[in-house]
Amino acid sequence: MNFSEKVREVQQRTNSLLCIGLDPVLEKIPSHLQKTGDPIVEFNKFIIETTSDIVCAYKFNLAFYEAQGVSGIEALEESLESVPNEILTIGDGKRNDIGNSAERYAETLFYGFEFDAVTVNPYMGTDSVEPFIRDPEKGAFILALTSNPGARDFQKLKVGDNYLYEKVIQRAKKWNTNNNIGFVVGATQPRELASIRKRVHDMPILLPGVGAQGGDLKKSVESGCSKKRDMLLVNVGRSIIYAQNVRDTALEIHTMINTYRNEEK
Ligand code: OMP
Repeated sequence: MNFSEKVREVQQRTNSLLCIGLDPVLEKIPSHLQKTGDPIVEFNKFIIETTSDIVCAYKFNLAFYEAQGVSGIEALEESLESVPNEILTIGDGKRNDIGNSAERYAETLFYGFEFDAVTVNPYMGTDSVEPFIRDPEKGAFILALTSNPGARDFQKLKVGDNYLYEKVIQRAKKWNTNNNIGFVVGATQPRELASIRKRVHDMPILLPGVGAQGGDLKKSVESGCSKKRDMLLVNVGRSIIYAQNVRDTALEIHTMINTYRNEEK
């Protein structure tokens, strides 16, 4: 099964487009878990056990683990073991380099940590992306239009008649012979999201920016889903993992997503 088919299968089976971002910061972890030997692992385990029946994926931003040095990498490995096999894992490092070096990134993320998918920076072009898209079962979410204010600095520069992010999408569609490429599009850009969805048809879109970054959940879900009302992975991090009641908050967002995606357009 190629990655795109996997996304559809997991979303149908779980009835969920929700992806929880496991980006733990030690100081923000509840005090009772701070006292355990491994607060990051215990915190992640708690979030995963509390939410794994209502998500399609967990996204691990590597910065939050690398910042802790060797113990952070060990915590990442251990946390990944807590994710049920049938739920997707995304290693978010926005990596890339010349082909020879990109090979090592892909090897580490896909076959070391065994992530199902990664986020990839397309800036260095075809040869840099190739190692991430070689294995049809593994997914690569290419940065298209990101959620941060700086997205406009380069991504929205005009190149001929198009914006640079549109050129990235055009090229990445050509790379998608293995049906395993997706795009990162911020929830802070709902207008552009609608036109991106039209261009990319059924390709997966990873949508960060809901919650703490103020992205519009309703508009994003309405305009970001495929015709079959799936293939959008709505990533929510801080506003779920640090919520007073993690389960209730995640369930509320999960229910809202399903309400919006099932509404007649
Ligand atoms: P919250 O803002 O806490 O929900 O987390 C957002 C997560 O998505 C972080 O891990 C970000 O690094 C990541 N992200 C964005 O916020 N914006 C983007 O445009 C792209 C990403 C990403 O690729 O995941």
